[in-house]
Amino acid sequence: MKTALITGVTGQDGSYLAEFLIDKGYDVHGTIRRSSVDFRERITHLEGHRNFHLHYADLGDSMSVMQVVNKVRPDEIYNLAAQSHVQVSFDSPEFTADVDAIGVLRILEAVRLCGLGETCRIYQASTSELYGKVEEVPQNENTPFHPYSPYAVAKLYGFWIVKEYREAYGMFCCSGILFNHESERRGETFVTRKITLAAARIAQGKQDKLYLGNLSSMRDWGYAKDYVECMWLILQHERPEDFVIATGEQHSVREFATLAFRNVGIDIEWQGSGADEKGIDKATGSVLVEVSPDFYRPTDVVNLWGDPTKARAELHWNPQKTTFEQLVKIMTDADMAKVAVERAGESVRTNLAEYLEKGIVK
Ligand code: NAP
Ligand code: F7E
Repeated sequence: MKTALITGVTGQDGSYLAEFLIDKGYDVHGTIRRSSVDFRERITHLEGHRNFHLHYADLGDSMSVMQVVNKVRPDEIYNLAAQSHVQVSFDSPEFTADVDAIGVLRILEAVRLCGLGETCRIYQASTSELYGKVEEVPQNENTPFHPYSPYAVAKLYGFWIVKEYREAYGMFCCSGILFNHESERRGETFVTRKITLAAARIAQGKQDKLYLGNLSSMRDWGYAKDYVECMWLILQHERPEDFVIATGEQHSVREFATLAFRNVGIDIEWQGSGADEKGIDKATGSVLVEVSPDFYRPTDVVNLWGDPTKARAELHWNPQKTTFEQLVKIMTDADMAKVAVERAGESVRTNLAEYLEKGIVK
């Protein structure tokens, strides 16, 4: 039985990857952070499984990283832990750099110093944000990087330090350059989930309006459940290499919102432009979507479009397993069901919806 260690197991990807690896027969260990409130909703169903174990570790604390690596002595490490929100990285750039850049170094050094350098394979959660202010469309493994946020700059260090350890010490460590991937478990402040949740609440009369930032931003959105398979495939490959993981299709935030609202029975018509653009309910004339410059970023990445040719050819991975339309439907259906059982007394969630709507939380 192989042993895997997943950092960031409480996150969207970590929870799907844990399920995937348990199904493959792995003994799965995940790291969690101490928090005064336990938000482990994505992994609650796995707790108590005989092949699922949790350990406290923080990527900002080398001793905790070293301890968990030494205790678990994994065959594979999936380093998914990160401060993963691009907008938040402008507000907390130092924390983001510590976790997303130096955190990667802490994992690599822990593996090396624990004497696992020759046996343990390491997957690093890299990102399409490295292409940032893009120099080529679509982007592949040879496209030059141009990071365009503190998050992307930190992740760039992670990418290069993984490459360095591969070349300097011959370690099997690789980066998956993953384009945006979403799901019904996506954090509620990322644009797709913010939209599907708001569409569901508006359709059920529990929210009046949705405020968004740049509606014209383009993303290559895939389904997170499909993408965790690729993380595993990258570590099963005969050579340690980096791979772009994407669907090969691009859509705007506006298109995503149009489709999400259509799925909940509302036809949106867009009027105006820039900060004055509005999404209007064709049936009633009500303004349901407005632009709030609060959600504009100091520098925004607006043209991400991945070329998954290498992953398709060498990993035999199907980038179109879940289509864009299916993804939006999975997310809106899940949020329609979730919102239907929300009661006024659920204060945390209710407040979050209100804060999201007013733009207090982005
Ligand atoms: P996510 O839902 O935000 O999960 C991030 C995970 O990292 C959470 O488990 C979080 O723990 C943990 N974490 C944060 N800071 C930590 C620290 N200092 N020490 C230990 N753990 C920490 O992110 P995701 O969408 O699953 O993404 C997984 C990884 O892929 C991230 O590295 C992200 O940057 C990268 N990525 C994501 C995408 C995407 O579209 N989803 C695309 C490319 C790359 P808490 O629950 O305690 O906060
Ligand atoms: O923004 C625009 C925003 O926050 C997407 C992370 O998983 O994927 C994710 O980063 C786009 C941007 O994701 C709102 O300006 C408009 O252009 O959903 P997002 P992201 O920044 O692409 C990459 C690959 C990662 O690696 C990251 O970890 O949508 N946008 N209006 C908005 N974005 C947000 N969040 N909220 C809005 O209201």
